[in-house]
Amino acid sequence: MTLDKLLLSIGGGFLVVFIYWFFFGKKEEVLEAGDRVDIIVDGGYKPSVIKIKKNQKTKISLLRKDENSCLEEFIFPDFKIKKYLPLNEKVEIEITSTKVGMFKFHCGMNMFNGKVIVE
Ligand SMILES: [Cu+2]
Repeated sequence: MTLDKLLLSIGGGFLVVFIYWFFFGKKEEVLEAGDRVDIIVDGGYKPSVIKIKKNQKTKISLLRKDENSCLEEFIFPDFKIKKYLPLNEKVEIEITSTKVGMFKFHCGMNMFNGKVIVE
């Protein structure tokens, strides 16, 4: 192997690592939900990524602790859910997905979002 090829492959290796880090390395709180999960709404959704199982009913309890009025709206388009979240009061929703995939939920103006991964 010549030097330029060696450098190229090292560079390529770094690029792969960088791309991997860029797309997958960002720290996300992923929670494997059983049949229920609690989400705290406070400067975003905590956890913001939830894994659930296909065809399994999952209860999601949302508790808003953030006074930001935009977060008072919880929108989950794929499940036709639009809920008002009063401050410091739990609101429960139920979802069952018959499809695997990734489904996003967000606040009133889509500034904060999270997702449900169905496996
Ligand atoms: Cu918002």
